[in-house]
Amino acid sequence: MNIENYRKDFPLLATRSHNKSFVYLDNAATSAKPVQVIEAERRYYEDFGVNIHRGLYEHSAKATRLFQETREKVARFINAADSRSIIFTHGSTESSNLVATSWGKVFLKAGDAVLTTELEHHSTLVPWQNVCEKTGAKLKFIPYNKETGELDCSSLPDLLQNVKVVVINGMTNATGYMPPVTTIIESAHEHGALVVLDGAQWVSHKPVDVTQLDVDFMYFSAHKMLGPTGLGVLYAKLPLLDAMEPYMFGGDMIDQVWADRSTWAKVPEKFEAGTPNIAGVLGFSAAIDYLETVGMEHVSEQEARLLAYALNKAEKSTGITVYGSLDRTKQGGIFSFNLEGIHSHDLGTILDACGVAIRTGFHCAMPYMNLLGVAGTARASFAFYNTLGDIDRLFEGILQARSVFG
Ligand code: ALA
Repeated sequence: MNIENYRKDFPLLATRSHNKSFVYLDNAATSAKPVQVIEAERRYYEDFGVNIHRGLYEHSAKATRLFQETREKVARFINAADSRSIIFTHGSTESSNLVATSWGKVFLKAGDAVLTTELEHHSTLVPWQNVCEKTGAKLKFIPYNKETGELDCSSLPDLLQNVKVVVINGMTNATGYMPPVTTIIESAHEHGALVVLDGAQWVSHKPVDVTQLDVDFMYFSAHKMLGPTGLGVLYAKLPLLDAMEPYMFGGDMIDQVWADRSTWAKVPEKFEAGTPNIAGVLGFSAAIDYLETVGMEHVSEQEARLLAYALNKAEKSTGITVYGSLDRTKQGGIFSFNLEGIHSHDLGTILDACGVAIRTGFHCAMPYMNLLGVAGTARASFAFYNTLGDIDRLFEGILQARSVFG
């Protein structure tokens, strides 16, 4: 893979910060965008920037066609059998809330249980806390093994008693640990439970096949996979979507409206009230094209290479604690760590002065930080366009922090 050629497509990577060449290692927060994506959004606004579904005129028909073609492209990208299973949302957070509200609050009752983990992003965990509070269902957790840094799934069959839905991520945003989702999905289904998969960190970094996984719901965000902000996807099996009530009400999601009642449009429009992020969807289309050109296998391999290089450097250093699974094959391209005696925010500030961007703190995963027994971590998260040189710059910054705080 010719990384340097790809890097030329990303204007962010050519910027400077604090008068130094910019090293971007906060890809788990959002990815850089290639010119192809920026150009697709610009073309929409300049050449045919009108609303979809409404106009009979040529520009509206074109916008509508490209919007729907992107839905089909997204379905192909994750190997969904039917593009009606693809709902465009504002992001993973909205997708998570949609499932919790339109499925969880309607189909759960006292006596039922929701099984999740303490490793979840708040946007995945908190909506289900609310579902349990409102319905009387019980929130249960797959235990975490601090020795291995992994979930302990040995008691899954017992844990799954009364569980109607398992809510779990494919890759944790705070450390990059990848839970055994295939096993969890199979086990959940054997016990009659559905599975909601948070794919926000997963779909952007690994090939994902929802048909093979047989997952019931999965969501992810365009902006973490080279696409625009303010756009996400909810994938769900069609019978589930058909049985669910709309999450939001308004234009585009109705069939008939009388003064005192209404009927709904079919899936997926039933869940897409109001004017959608049309420019974002068309930018996302270009992002998927880009990722397919690179190839998700290559994305995954390059990120594994970057992680191995960072871990190797960490092993040769003293006073670095790395978080996540001890089994590095269960780690995605996230290097989450702490330096002995230095707060992650202080490290982040020194790294920023060195032109290196990482994320520090609790990463919207406070329960996970409690399990790790830390107030936060420093998180360097990789994308396929990062280089070994970027990681060298990270470690130069770490040395600098040591000299300042050591
Ligand atoms: N969820 C994003 C992150 O982990 C914002 O950084």
